[in-house]
Amino acid sequence: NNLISVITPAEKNEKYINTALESLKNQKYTNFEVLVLHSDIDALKRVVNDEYLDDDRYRFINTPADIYVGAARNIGIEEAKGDYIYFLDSDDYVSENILQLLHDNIGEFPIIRGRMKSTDFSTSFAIILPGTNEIKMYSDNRHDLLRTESAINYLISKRIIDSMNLRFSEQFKTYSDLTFMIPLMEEVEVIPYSYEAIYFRRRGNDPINNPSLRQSSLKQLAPDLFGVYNQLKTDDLSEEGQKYLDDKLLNFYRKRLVTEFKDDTTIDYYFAGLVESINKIDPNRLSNKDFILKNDVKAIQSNKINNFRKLSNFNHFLRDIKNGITSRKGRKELLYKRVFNNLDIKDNLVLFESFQGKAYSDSPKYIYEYMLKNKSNYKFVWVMNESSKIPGNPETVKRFSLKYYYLARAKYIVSNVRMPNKYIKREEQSYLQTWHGTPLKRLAGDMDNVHMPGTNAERYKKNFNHETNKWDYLIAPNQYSAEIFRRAFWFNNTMLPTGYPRNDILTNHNDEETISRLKRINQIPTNKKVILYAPTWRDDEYFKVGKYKFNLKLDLHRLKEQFGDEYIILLRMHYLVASNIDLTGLEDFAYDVSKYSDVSELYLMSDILITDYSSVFFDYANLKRPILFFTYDIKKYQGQLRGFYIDMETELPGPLLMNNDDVMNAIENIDEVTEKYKERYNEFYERFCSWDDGRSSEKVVDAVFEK
Ligand code: C2G
Repeated sequence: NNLISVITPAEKNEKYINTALESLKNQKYTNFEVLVLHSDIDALKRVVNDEYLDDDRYRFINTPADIYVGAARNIGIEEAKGDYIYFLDSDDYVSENILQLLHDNIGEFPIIRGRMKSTDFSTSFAIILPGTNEIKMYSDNRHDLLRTESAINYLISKRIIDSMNLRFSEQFKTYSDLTFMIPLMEEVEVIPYSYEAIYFRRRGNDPINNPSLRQSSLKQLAPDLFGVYNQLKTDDLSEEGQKYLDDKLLNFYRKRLVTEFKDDTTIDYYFAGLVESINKIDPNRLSNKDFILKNDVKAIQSNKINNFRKLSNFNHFLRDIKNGITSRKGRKELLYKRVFNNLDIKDNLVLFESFQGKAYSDSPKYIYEYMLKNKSNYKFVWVMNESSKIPGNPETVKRFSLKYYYLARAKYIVSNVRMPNKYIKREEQSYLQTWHGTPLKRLAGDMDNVHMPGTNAERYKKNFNHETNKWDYLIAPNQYSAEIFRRAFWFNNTMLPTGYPRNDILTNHNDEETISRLKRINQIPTNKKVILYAPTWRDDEYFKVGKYKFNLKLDLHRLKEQFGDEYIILLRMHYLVASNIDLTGLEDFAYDVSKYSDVSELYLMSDILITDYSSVFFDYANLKRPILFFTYDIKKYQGQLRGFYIDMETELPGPLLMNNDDVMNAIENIDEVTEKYKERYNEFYERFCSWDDGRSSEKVVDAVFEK
């Protein structure tokens, strides 16, 4: 029964340390010690649960400040008393059988590895199918275990570490694990691998503000990899080791560097380091590589930067062409990137887009209408996927049509959601992002987990950040949003504290004449009061990417029965929702207005709003009419899916209703409800609506467009 020393550097990952320690506490194999390393160990101890502080198997060790993880682990190795060493990072956690399994199966081998699983969440588990409890032997292919470039999740005999005097290189911030693992791989011939011993590796969920080592910038990674490569690449290294390192370098070159080599300055920055390392590559390694890579390597090895620049530009051109001939979209992208983007900017051209071309609506609509009246010297284009009557008859283009890519020539871009990732913002362009709501749900950089299909927190935030970097102007509807936007969007450009253009109409046209005109046009009875039900979407309920499901919980038949004489109801699904609602038997009572372009006009027509976690209520409050919150799934929504910025219980201008009875009651007694929430409503209005003074469009236009 041997002692295992678990070495856990905890710098920067304080918030996860208890999860890591808990997974050790739950181990079936209990003969272990844990060495937790941090440069301010007292501060760390303040966040660690008492049970670990009181248990002397957990040793808390102070390290010097400003050392890299390799140096911290070396301190752990010096201090370790165990027969085995096991590296567990403080943001990760392990299955409860891991130490047992690794210990039981290591036998006479000096090292064994468990299985890795990537996760985004703090609690995740793996299902192990019967018959999969097997041990696989890695010998000639043992370097495959280094695909993650990491020393974690190996149980390693202390004896071999001592006999080799093995330590991590302390000079590199990233890739230092290889300086430990490659020499170790040289000493062993076989490494058993336990399929059932699972190590959960957390994908860094904050690549922008708090990147994990793997998410470090290229400026950090490239010189580190070159340095580690140069240090390890010696003549007496085994063929397997040579191959591993050469392939690592070539892959890094191809996957990470090449894409960055779009301009001369990046090439200048990396070239010298690249030349030194690439010159050490075994020429045989290239035999099975493609022509382009071989050519690149040759050009780098000859150390002539000008030639390499030309070659790199040419390769990029070829790649674009190749992309351009494989698909219709690629062809347009090629024209966009290589042709349109080089044409002159048209100084008076403005491109408007609302909800990805789905509607003529939201703040872009109101900014446009103001410009139409007051800025005769501009030319306007609207992105519209379906034809729609727009005042002034501007040119319309379908999203991703060839003409759409002509946006490259517009001096001004006005949009209320993200533009496509491939949109290249030109220096002469002004991109006005209006955004589409005061945030209740956590946004972008403020989200911990991302539950939308087809992405994860890391990718979502990277893409989002790529987008917000292009924004020149961003509209803030209120002070509260301005603060959140700056942080969550990593936004450092011009914030326009103007209120929402889309709400101008709520101030300027909250009158009988407008309301009855709107009702007339839309064939909504004028002799009854109107309830608007406008819920939001659920991140985890969807048909496919971008098409969300909505499961209607509101009992429309009951509502009709009780209130049909007095009210009608407008059902307004979120623009991401693709579900259809069945309205049989509800004729003359329920109207599906999900396709209606402008929700502001629906607000004007309605007497009561029912919503949930949608930002619609921030805007609706401008009308000072009653708002009810049908929040049947608040626990899940708030806890698991998103998290909120404000306390729904105490800060909303209306009641939280958990079921249909509550809803029926509230409508029945709407006057009492109004009275009860009067004070809160006023506070809410002051906080969120006071910037909306009916002149928002004007202020935005004055700030962004030339006089
Ligand atoms: N919207 C609508 N009908 C709905 C829901 C929303 O027309 N049933 C419109 C409103 O203009 C609303 C906007 O879409 O303000 C944003 O909708 P939210 O439900 O708030 O959801 P989301 O698109 O996730 O945006 O900072 C705001 C957040 O990003 C929320």
